[in-house]
Amino acid sequence: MTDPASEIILHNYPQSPVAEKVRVAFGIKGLAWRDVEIPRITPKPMLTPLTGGYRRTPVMQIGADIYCDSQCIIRELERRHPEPSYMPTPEAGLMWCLSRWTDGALFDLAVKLVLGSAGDTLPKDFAEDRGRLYLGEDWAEGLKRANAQLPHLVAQMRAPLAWVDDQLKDGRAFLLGPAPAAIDAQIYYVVWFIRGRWEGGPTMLSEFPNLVRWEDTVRALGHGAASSMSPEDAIARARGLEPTAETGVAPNDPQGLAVGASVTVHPDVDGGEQPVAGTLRFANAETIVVERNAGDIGTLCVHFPRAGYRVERT
Ligand SMILES: N[C@@H](CCC(=O)N[C@@H](CS)C(=O)NCC(=O)O)C(=O)O
Repeated sequence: MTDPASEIILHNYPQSPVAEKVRVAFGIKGLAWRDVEIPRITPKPMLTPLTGGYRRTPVMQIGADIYCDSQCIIRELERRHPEPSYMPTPEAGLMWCLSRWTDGALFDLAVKLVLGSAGDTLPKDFAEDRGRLYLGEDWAEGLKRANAQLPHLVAQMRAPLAWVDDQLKDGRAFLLGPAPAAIDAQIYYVVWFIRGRWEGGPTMLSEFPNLVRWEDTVRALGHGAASSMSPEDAIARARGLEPTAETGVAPNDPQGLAVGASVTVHPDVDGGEQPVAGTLRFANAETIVVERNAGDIGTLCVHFPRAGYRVERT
C-alpha cells in the first residue's frame, strides 16, 4: 500500500486538457495516483481552501504540499520519481524552453480555436468564465474576433502541427526518439484538445499521418493507475500531515525575496485571478513556495513555478 504521506492526489476533471497533460505524464512514469474530481468553473469550495485561492486545473497534492500548475507538477514528479526520466535525452534545458511555448502561444491558440468556433453554442457561464480567463476583460469582443478569424487561427495551428509531423517522419515512436518525454505530454495535450473539442480538428489532423500515429502511441501509454478519492478525504489528508517543502532562498534573487516575507503569488496574465497570500518558504529560479495557515486544515505549502507567475511583496 502507498504511504499516505507520499500518495499523489490530482484535483482535476476529465475534460481538462492541461490535466490530460499531467495524466499522460503519470502514464510515462507508470505512477499510481488518486483522482479527485473538481468543478469545471468557480466556485471550487473543496479546492481553494487547499490552494489559498488558485482555481486553475489541475492541482496536485501530496500530503500538505499543494502544487499549482502543470509545469510545477511535472518538475515535482521528476524529482520524486526520477526513473524513467521525463528528459530521456541531454536536451532538458531546451525542452523546458519549448514547453513554455506549448503552454503559452500554442495553447492560447488552441483555446481561441475551440472557443471561437463554438460561437454561441457554449453555455453562457462557461463562455464567460473561460473568456475572461484566456481573453481578459474584453473577452466578449475577443470571442467575436476569434470567430471572425477562424481561417487565420487554423493556419496558425496548422504550421506547428506540420512541424510535429516532420519531427516524427523517420518513424520514431516519440518526439525525441524511442522513449517518451515530458515534451510528448506537453504537445499531446494541445492536440488532444483540438481533436476532441474543435469540430474541424479530426479532419485537419488527418492531414498529418505521422502525428496521428504518434497520438495513438501516446494514448497507449495510458494514465498510470488511478483510483478515485473524495475531496473530503483529500482535505483530511492535508490536515493530518505537515508540509515537506524545503526552506531557503537561492542567491541573487532578483526581487530580493527572503524566507518569512509576506507575499502574494498569481498567474501573470490578465485573467482576474485571486492572488495566493502567505509567507515565503522557498524560492529559486524555477520555483516559489508559499506557506499559509489554512485554518482548521493547518499549515500548507503551496508551490508555484516562477516562470509565468507574479510574486508581490505585501
Ligand atoms: N498554466 C496552467 C494552466 C492551467 C489551465 O489554464 N487550466 C485550465 C483547464 S485545462 C483551467 O484552469 N480552466 C479553468 C478551470 O478549470 O477552472 C498549467 O499549466 O497548469
